[in-house]
Amino acid sequence: MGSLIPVDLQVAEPAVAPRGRFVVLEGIDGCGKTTQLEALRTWLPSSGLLAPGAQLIVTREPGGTGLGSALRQLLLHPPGEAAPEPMAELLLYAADRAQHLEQVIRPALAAGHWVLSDRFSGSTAAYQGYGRGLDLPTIAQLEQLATGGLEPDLTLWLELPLAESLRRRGARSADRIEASGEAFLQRVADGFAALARERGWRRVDATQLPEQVAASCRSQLAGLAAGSVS
Ligand code: Z5A
Repeated sequence: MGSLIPVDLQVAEPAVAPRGRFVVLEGIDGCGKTTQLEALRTWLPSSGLLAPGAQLIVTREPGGTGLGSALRQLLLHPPGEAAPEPMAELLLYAADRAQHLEQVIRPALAAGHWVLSDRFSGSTAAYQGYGRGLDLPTIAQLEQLATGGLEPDLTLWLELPLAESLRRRGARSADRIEASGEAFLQRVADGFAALARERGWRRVDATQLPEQVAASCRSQLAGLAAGSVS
């Protein structure tokens, strides 16, 4: 039976864009995040996974906004004696994230777009928590403040042994965090493994050839789009 409400009195349902997807790549320095994000930037728009009209936003932390770019410079290549102490470093990463959330991530997700980010709050727990030894519950509180509780739909942890990370860096000069020493970097690597277990991140073997790593990432994204990743 047809509707009893005259057509001119029917109120159209507001068009609600489906919430987008938020995907994060995490791992130690040199694990291949940049390489894989570039591959996904090429593949994802024509993969059929995005809803019609949805766009792909590729971004990063630190540095996904104008403020973030300035913070990135201060965090990784501070001039003179401007290097932050550990607590100041933690707060600067939180400030970068709060700005990133408000200006980039939330608006994109609300418009139904996909956001792929090179690092997110897991990096703070790994580097400032496990690496620097700052209090993990305090970091969790700060994460809650900066993100308002927003979590990635999927985090891909590109697992790479530290020795291979150092080999890949080769003669390239280290930024301030990379220059913190091997013991620090090993604590960070161990931290990523612990976080992956706690937070249910998807592990990707980053020692494989780049194309094999890419295939693993594509398969995880297909699972997310199909609803088999929660
Ligand atoms: N940080 C923090 O402390 N707290 C926080 O909350 C956040 C960040 C958000 C940001 O640096 C720094 O900030 C980072 C953590 C800290 N610490 N440091 N240093 P970043 O994320 O911009 O840069 P990075 O982590 O040092 O990444 P990277 O050096 O750009 O590496 P990558 O992006 O993971 O890897 P890549 O550039 O794709 O590859 C590295 C090299 O390996 C390159 O020569 C590739 O050609 C090669 N490669 C890539 N894949 C392969 C495979 N599969 N096989 C062989 N070789 C490969």
